[in-house]
Amino acid sequence: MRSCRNCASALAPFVSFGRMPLANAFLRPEDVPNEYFFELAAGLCEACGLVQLLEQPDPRRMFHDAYPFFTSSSAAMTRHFEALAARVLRDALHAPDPFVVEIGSNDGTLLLPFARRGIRHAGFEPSANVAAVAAGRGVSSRIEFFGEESADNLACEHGQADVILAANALCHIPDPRSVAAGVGRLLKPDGLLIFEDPYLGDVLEKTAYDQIYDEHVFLFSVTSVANLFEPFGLRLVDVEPLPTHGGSLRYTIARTGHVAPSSAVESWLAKERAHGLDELDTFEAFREACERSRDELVGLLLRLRADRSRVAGYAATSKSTTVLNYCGIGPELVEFVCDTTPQKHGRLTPGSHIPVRPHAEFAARRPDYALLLAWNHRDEILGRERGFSEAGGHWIVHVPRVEVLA
Ligand code: DWN
Ligand code: SAH
Repeated sequence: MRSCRNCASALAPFVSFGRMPLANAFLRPEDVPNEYFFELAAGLCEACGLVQLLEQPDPRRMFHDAYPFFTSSSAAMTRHFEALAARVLRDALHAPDPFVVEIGSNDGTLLLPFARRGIRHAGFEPSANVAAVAAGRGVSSRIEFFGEESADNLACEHGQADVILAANALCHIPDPRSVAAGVGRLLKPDGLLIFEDPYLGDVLEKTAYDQIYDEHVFLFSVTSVANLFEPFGLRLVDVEPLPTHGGSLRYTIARTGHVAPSSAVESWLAKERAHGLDELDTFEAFREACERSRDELVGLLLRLRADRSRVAGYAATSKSTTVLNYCGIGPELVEFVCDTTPQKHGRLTPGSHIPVRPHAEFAARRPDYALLLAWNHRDEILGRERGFSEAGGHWIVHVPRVEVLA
């Protein structure tokens, strides 16, 4: 029996997706025989509410000098982070010579507005290639994993931070107590930790099971986040829903006693109790919904193949690795996947071995149907690809339900 990474209670497993490769291990054809797999399954800690993977591969296998995800690949996400930076600049940096830290700073998109204003900043970013892109934009990062020790080192070298930011990053770090302790070391007495991650409630409501993959070791909820930070003298003081990545929450954490919690915290906690977000029955129902979603998607793709319709995937996302492998979808059902990231071109999708081609080939090889693997960027992508529908192409989505869009 696995135990909770936060409170060490026994985990209750609720879903298993079987043998799974790393979500971002886009591979060359010659590397297929040596592909790495692990068992992808998730469990609930009924004691502290933290939903987590039963097994996570070594972080150094996932985050290295050839990490192929770049925040700036989405224009909408870039705007989202510019708005967050503007808010932090306006509301939270009143001290003289402030210091801003980001955990998981990737290509520097969120820190860039601070760097441009000459504000002291530091990113923690273990993937050296994306950190190099940040450096090229004038954003400084430390190529290391955030945790208690690295946080302490930064505090000793540069002093404590006014604000610590993290977006889609804390859910990647397998030792949450080291994260909370690190924040405790690094944050000024009146500092704030502001972080956002995909929300468990949205994943359950939308059957967005593809948010479960190797990198996402946690699916946070308000309940689990409050429980996690509390023993470290840190308190959840605000919660804000976000539309990003299919439904996220932004959490604000302060040292206990420094900021009065907003009424949103209690109302989110009450909402989670009402929705059974810490009850195993809720997760059993989610597993059944995953199975139905898989059967419907595979059924649809089989019908399209029988009709001799051509289907391509749109965006070689991390999430799609879970979908394609769990559903057993390979090149016989999806001809190719187009993507804007040069590092993925000429590679095969992990485990499912569908060729990844440059975005230009979406128009050049015009499929009849496009499976929107980046369903979380639906507005951005459908807005840009109006020509596809106008030319008679059809979009398939699988979240929040499997359907061909009208
Ligand atoms: O949590 C994570 C999030 C923030 O980003 C990471 N673990 C990894 C990554 O997840 P993802 O790969 O599922 O992220 P996205 O943003 O849903 O997809 C990014 C991929 O989609 C890139 O390869 C670029 C591609 N893309 C595209 O080809 N055309 C994206 C957009 C917006 C497009 O228009
Ligand atoms: N914040 C960006 C990137 C999210 S992808 C965004 O929202 O778009 C997750 C990032 O976290 C990757 O760049 C990965 O290298 C980084 N990461 C993984 N483990 C980490 C850790 N322990 N400390 C800091 N960053 C980490």
